[in-house]
Amino acid sequence: MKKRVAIIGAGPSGLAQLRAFQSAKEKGAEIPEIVCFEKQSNWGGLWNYTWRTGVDENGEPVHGSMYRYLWSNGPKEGLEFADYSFEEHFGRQIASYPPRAVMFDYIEGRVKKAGVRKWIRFSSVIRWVDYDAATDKFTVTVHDMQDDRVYKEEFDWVIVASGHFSTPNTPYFPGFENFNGRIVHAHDFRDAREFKDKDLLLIGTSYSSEDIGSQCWKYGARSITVSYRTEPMGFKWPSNWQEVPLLERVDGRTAYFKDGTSREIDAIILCTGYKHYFPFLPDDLRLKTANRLATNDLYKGVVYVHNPKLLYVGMQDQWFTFNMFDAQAWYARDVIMGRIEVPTDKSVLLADVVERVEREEADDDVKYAIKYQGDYVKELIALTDYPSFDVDGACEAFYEWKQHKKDDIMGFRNHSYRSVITGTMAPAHHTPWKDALDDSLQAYLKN
Ligand code: FAD
Ligand code: NA7
Repeated sequence: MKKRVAIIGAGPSGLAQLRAFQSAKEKGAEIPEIVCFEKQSNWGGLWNYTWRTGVDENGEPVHGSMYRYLWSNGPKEGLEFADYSFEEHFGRQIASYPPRAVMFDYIEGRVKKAGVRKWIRFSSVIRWVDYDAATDKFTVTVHDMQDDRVYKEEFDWVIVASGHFSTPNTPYFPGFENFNGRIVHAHDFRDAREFKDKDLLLIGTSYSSEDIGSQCWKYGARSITVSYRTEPMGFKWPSNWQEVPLLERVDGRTAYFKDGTSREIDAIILCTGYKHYFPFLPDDLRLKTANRLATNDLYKGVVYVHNPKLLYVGMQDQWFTFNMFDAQAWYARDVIMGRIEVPTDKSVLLADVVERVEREEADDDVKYAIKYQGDYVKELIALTDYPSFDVDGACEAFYEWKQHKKDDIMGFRNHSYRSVITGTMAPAHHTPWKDALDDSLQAYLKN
């Protein structure tokens, strides 16, 4: 009997996994039976935009955290698929910070070409996964929303690719229950125009805060106040943007901060990050980790040390995204196909995790972190037939990107970088980011 593999999620990580298996098949290998379960009605994961917030059409928590007008927050040259370049997809080189719709089109292009859609069961929510040591098999419980039917199937391997930027981390601050305005987590933020002419308070100082604040600024918010817990982002912000210490409490519409200052605000956006949340996994299978480069309990960042037949793709915090998911997916495929042997001694698996954690913690410099993840990508692709590419060159693009942000936070997206896959320089975009209000694919691609 053919071995069976369940993949949970058809976002960039799950799609990388499908492409990895299809690529082996294309080269003549015999692959296991693959079933990918996706709770949304289409693929693309977070890149599949939804206007919905709260629950979806089936009453399930909305997965999407992306918002309108989102442009890639890092250069596309850092995430390009090594087996499917932007030039192959668009027929020419395009500018470096594509909006979401352009990225979605690119993600979709590769898997359409690979013909893997037939392996995906859409509108299928994974409810539970059990492992039986006696049979060495997983039982997966699925809710098929189209037929409103719950069923179970057995698998030899399970790959969790359900993402970890979907379940919001929502801290409480005194007075929230009496605040006379809207309090929303970044997960539920959709259209910056909602906050035109408003005085906004954002909590948190990472990507969501920087980008949602910038969106709101671009689309006409009156002022942006960012409250930090650890330290301010420290960019050269526009004059109506301020960074203040942590929020202490709110009263009516007044926000009071730790340094004794206060200000009047209309709305609060919690840009306080996300939780790794797997409601479909029992304790002995469930990854428990912070959002970091070296996750807990994953050998080579992929194989669950407490049950090596369970694999996780894309669970790290991310500098590299699509090509790192590819590196992991090709590695996972080869473990499953017996091309790579995972040590049977659990202490070896645990030691691998400890080494990764210690190396991550050895330095808190940003360049070090980027190189750390670049080295990880290199380590994995050296073990498989994923096309090798200039990972150091991609790191260079990230270093430049960091400098461009320091120089001009509202202008960094006007820069271009060289593709490490095709060697071609990206053209400058036709309109500066702050003036480009139409984020459609058509507007972005017009010359
Ligand atoms: P996801 O994209 O989250 O996909 C997971 C999939 O699993 C989803 O389709 C979901 O529906 C499905 N799923 C979840 N639970 C179940 C279940 N129980 N049953 C069945 N299916 C399930 N990265 C970049 O490279 N550039 C960017 O500019 C960028 N911007 C971002 C902006 C925001 C607001 C966020 C939140 C993230 C951004 N990212 C960006 C990072 C993003 O995490 C990755 O680009 C990528 O989407 C991760 O892919 P994934 O497949 O691991 O997870
Ligand atoms: P991140 O990168 O996990 O950052 C979360 C931020 O929220 C970070 O600045 C935290 O501050 C802050 N935070 C978390 N809890 C609190 C509390 N209780 N009080 C105050 N501040 C808090 O999440 P993002 O959403 O920005 O980014 C996630 C992904 O989405 C990313 O990959 C992007 O591509 C888009 P800290 O610095 O720890 O003090």
